Amino acid sequence: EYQGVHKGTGHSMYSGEVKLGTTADKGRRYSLVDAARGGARTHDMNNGQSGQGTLLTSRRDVWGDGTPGNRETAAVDAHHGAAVTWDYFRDVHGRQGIRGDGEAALTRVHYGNNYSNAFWSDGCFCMTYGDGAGNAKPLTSVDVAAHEMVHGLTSATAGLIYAGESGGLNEATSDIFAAAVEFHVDSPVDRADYHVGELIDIRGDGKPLRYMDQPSRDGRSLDYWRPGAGNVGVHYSSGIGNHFFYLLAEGSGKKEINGVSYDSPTYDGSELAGIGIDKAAAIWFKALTEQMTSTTDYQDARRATVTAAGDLYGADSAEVRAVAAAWTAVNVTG
Ligand code: ASN
Ligand code: ZN
Repeated sequence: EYQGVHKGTGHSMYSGEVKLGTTADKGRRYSLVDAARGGARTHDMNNGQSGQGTLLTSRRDVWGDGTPGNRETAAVDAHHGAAVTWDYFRDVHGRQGIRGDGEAALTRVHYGNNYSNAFWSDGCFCMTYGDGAGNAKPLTSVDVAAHEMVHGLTSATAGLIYAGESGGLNEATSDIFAAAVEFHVDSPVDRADYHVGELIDIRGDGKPLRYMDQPSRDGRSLDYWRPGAGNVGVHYSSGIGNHFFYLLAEGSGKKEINGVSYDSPTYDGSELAGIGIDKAAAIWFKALTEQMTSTTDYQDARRATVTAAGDLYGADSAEVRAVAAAWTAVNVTG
């Protein structure tokens, strides 16, 4: 029986050889439709910027060659990124898809020409990836895919408005779960880290797009809350939330994880011990889906995560104290 659900083989750019959810039609033609994950489809925009593009299909259930030169390769990475993000939320948080209704979003690759970005759109319920400009590679790494898909989750849950402090929290939520997905997968080819977009080389300088242990390492992001934090742009005010999450998960000071060195400072000079990324992610997920609203700001986020940690681990727990201490360490005081 050829028709129906298949597991294809993908030669990705960023994750080595991967299994792909594919579907075969009556003519034994395969397509990037992942029936086991809400029917997730991956389409080629053929460098266009409107419409849905065309579904990737193939005579053989083997896709890409690991290089950007092969047009299937970016599709392999994006399809894989959507799959591992789907699996993470299903297996770790018990959520079936972005809206919790078992329906997958559309993935669109090869958007525009020299387009060095990726984005989520509520309108098409889709995530879209450019091929990058200059030295930048296609924006289809697992962390970028997870980041974009989580914008859909945030939109479907808290609905954090994409401006001001709520916008920073929206961005931080995408970076936080991008890291959590990376640690959940921990591919030997793409070892997990607390950097964002480290494999893309977006600026052509070999550096990550963002750093969670010390967000100011990018030259613009905020390490700590200050008055006016909501006016610096959502990709920079996110630093406060990213830094909170890193401190909560891993603690302050120097640390090496998977061969990457981190050094996370605190506003008040306090020394923190981390509670681990699994607990930190569980707290953020519960806060996002049950406590935060469209207008949540950093003060509110402190309350939301303290409440979530209390629900999960007890109001008197070490986890609640760790959450409060990590917020204080990024100058979000109670
Ligand atoms: N890649 C960016 C993001 O997802 C696109 C944007 O500015 N919204 O944050
Ligand atoms: Zn984003």
